[in-house]
Amino acid sequence: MKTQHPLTPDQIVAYHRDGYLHIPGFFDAAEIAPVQPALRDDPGVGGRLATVHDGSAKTQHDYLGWTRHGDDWLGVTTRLARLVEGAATLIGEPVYHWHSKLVKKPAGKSGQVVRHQDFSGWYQDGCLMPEMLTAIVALTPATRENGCLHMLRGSHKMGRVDRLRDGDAYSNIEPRRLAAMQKRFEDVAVEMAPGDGLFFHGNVVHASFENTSSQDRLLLEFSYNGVSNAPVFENQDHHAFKPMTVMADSALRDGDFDGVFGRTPLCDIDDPRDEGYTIFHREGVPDLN
Ligand SMILES: O=C(O)CCC(=O)C(=O)O
Repeated sequence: MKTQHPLTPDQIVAYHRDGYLHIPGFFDAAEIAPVQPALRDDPGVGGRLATVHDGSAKTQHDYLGWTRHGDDWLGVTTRLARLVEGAATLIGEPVYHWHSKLVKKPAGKSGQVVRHQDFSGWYQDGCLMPEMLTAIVALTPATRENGCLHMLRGSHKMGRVDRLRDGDAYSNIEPRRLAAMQKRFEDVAVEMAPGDGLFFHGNVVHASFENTSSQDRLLLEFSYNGVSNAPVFENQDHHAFKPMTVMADSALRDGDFDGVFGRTPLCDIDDPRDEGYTIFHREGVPDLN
């Protein structure tokens, strides 16, 4: 499957220099249009949209999580050529789907997601190499006011930074190191319009702050891993390599999907027995680094 939206050489250079790449208009309005009415009809997504609290940072976000993919809008988008091939180009090898989230930052009560690297957690899951990434697609505007992502530009070049526990938060960076990082690396607020894309490296330090607006902020966050980099630990069935049929870029425009939700299995974020539980709750996971 060849994407109609291949990354340009300049975009690839920018990603490796900055640790992230913002692509305005990556998806058009018609492609993302099915999601908002589906969420209006079933705001809790069959009970799977769950609030995750992070005690020390007073974070309260609503998440959907999935590690597998069906033939609904969610699963087709997870496998869309422009995301999968973009990830493979930036990682430098064929990729598979690691896990994905829909993140709702509720208006007025979200708290913040503290500065962290994603790979420091994925290393705890047993991945050896940091060449993993997340591709965000904005479903609503993401602005400074409603809690867009902030990137410390170039911070992926530090490599993996240890996660420190603080209360039941799991993603804190040692404060003296963090203060130095904030002096050294430019903080960039990545404001996005609906349909914009944002690829970011697993080691780039990022955060998102409180939603002080009157509207919820919604982002889709698809993470991919190199096929050669599957976790070496045994408790990671949900993160093991799984083959996927890559879908043509035109699939969303052509309506080549069956409903929006319902055919992609969603994690039960509140159930410690669910295979995806530790993606959202690391407080019970022994420190492995
Ligand atoms: O959606 C957000 O505001 C941030 C999410 C994030 O940083 C993450 O899931 O690693």
